[in-house]
Amino acid sequence: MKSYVDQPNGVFPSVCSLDCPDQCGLLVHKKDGKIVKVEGDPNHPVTQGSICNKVRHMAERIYDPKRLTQPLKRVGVKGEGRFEPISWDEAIETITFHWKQLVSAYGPESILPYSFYGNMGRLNAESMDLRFFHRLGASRLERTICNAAGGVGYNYTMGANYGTDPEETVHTKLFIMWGINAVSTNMHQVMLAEKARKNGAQIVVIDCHKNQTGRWADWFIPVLPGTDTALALGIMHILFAENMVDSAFLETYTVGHEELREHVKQYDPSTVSAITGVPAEDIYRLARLYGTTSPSLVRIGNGLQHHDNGGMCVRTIACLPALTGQWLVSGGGGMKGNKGFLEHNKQALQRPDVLANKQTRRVNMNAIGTALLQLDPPIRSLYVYSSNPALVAPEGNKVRKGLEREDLFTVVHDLFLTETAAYADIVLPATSAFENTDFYTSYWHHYMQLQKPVIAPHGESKSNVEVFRLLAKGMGFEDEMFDDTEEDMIRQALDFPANPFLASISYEELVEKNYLKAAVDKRFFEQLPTPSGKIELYSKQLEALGYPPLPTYTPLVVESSYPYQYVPGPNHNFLNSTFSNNAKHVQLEKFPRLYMNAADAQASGIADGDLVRVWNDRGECELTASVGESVLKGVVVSQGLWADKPGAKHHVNVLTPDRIADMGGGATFFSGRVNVEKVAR
Ligand SMILES: Nc1nc2c(c(=O)[nH]1)N[C@H]1C(S)=C(S)[C@@H](COP(=O)(O)OP(=O)(O)OC[C@H]3O[C@@H](n4cnc5c(=O)[nH]c(N)nc54)[C@H](O)[C@@H]3O)O[C@H]1N2
Ligand SMILES: Nc1nc2c(c(=O)[nH]1)N[C@H]1C(S)=C(S)[C@@H](COP(=O)(O)OP(=O)(O)OC[C@H]3O[C@@H](n4cnc5c(=O)[nH]c(N)nc54)[C@H](O)[C@@H]3O)O[C@H]1N2
Ligand code: SF4
Ligand SMILES: [Mo]
Repeated sequence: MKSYVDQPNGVFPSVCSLDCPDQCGLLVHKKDGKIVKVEGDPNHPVTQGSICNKVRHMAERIYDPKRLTQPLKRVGVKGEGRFEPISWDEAIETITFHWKQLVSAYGPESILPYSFYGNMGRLNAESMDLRFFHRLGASRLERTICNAAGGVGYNYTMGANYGTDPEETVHTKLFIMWGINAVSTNMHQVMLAEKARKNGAQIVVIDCHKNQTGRWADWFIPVLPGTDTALALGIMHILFAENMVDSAFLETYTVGHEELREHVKQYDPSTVSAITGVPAEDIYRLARLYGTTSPSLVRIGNGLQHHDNGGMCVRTIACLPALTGQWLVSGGGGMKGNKGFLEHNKQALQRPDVLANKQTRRVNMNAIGTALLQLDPPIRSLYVYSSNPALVAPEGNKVRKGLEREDLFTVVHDLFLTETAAYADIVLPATSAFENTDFYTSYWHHYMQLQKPVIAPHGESKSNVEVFRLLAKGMGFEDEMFDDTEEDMIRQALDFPANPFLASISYEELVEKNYLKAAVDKRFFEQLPTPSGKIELYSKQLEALGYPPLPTYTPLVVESSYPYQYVPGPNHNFLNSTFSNNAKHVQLEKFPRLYMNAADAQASGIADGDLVRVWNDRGECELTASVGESVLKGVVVSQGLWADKPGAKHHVNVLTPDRIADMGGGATFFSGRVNVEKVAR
């Protein structure tokens, strides 16, 4: 496969590697061997040449003087961040020496990998690494921090991560953006909706924060956090009661509509209004708008699922397009994540078959703090890559305490000396995605994309794939799978007859064209991978597991009597904690705010711009109050995962619970409660 590394000047196609649904096609401009500009690829069918501000400034991150260039070993105390450079040989020898000792003394489960999608490339995110950890028999990480609850919940209804093709949404007449801050997190869906809006489409946003997405809407509906299941059930109540359902669709393509019709009688608008904070007349208006507008699209965001009841919430909302028969209409339907269409041969990439110990224990990444402090037998070594748990994981104080353990041998592989890396015994420098070969599968649009290396590795940095090849050698693993090249692995991934939609994608053509669309059958809903093959409004699967078989509202856990429900979401200019350490992005974002309702602020003597202490039994931080009407009474919201800075208590995840959501082992970042008071200056 071609690489662009040897061409010092020119414009080269690339892909955005960040954990973002849009997965933009990029053009990377090089001068004298260095990236001087990153822009959108105008030929990309979906993203069409526009990209976000974050990535327009990507070159500043790639060449940030703080970027790691060499392996390091710790010389200070854990967390202090004092390190000395070492060679790769010494780094690999040190790691494998410790691991061999741990394996013989305590078994391989004493070692835990911790990773997420700092790089969405299928090879660097989950291929050689998992081959290695499976071969080793290490404890297995449940990678549940992002879309686990909602992904599983959606599948109880739809059977797979299948939804509407975003390219069709230019025809949509009604967008319901539900629990998604799309202006910041799915900007190309906003652009497509803008096109539709020119043809008369209306945009409804349902959120607990009137942020930039709410301000963009034609109609913003504020809702109390964690109550959306009730709102969806209230809509269903009206759709059935006023005969706005598509009976023929329900009869042919769903199971359980009669049971659902009876079941939702209890969710009358006044009951639902009392739960959700949405006035009954607005519930009527929304249901009637939804029941009479076609094509209509429900875009389900990740905000809904980061709650105690998040799985059931997404399962419930996923039923709505079936009630109105919207799956039949171009531009109609729903969308949570579309990654099912690009499902590839993960068995071949990850080789779970080589798992030495079939009973290997699993550790939920959302409770990593508790796991590091309490698991018995203990985790004695942690290998972190493509993730920054010291900032992104809940119960942040527990996470830091766990990372401080003297007997924990920690390795961190990253581009920067992150908050997590500061606790490492060994730090390894990672390449950026522009330095790698990889392939990408969007979880929103239907394109697979190829990444050919654009620049040479920064300093001595290495890709995840390369590091696991070295670790395998160091451990004495001689399996052939560790010799596979990137090209070998892409070919293996594409060999996957189980997904008929992948038939349109061949390796040769992908190399030639850089992106190819899955051959998705628009009538996918006629044969779904649910037990019944239909859309399951009633789920026997859920029933067997002890859940309510029909969509049902369960309130959030009342974890304390603190007065505010606290929703700490992502912000516009960072991507999770990525960019929180880059001057340009921090400058754009300025400082972390706490959005508060004016009545609450007044009652507590807090004025706009005051520094406030936000606390609960898990921890505390200090943010700047932004007082107004963007949140309902009893709710406070912050945005962004802010970097550690001396004297600034900005680590919001010290406040978030590590309780596990109702489905999929998901996170509950937005189900915590806090108190707020003014800091005396
Ligand atoms: N700019 C930017 N883009 C990103 C990211 C980023 O950090 N920055 N992160 C990326 C990643 S990994 C992900 S998972 C996605 C996440 O992006 P989204 O899918 O947009 O999810 P969130 O931003 O977590 O939450 C979306 C909205 O849900 C609202 N919300 C919270 N709880 C509730 C509730 O109970 N009901 C309702 N109706 N709304 C609620 C929040 O106020 C927020 O506005 O974005 C990706 N893109
Ligand atoms: N309070 C709160 N917490 C949250 C969320 C929230 O909404 N609120 N969102 C949650 C969600 S949805 C998610 S997805 C998680 C995300 O959490 P993480 O997956 O930890 O995401 P990032 O913070 O972006 O950190 C990714 C790291 O990977 C590194 N990296 C990038 N490319 C590579 C590579 O090729 N190799 C290696 N070795 N490293 C690389 C980057 O430099 C960066 O330090 O955060 C979760 N945490
Ligand atoms: S972060 Fe998202 S919007 Fe920005 S360039 Fe990457 S894929 Fe596109
Ligand atoms: Mo995420």
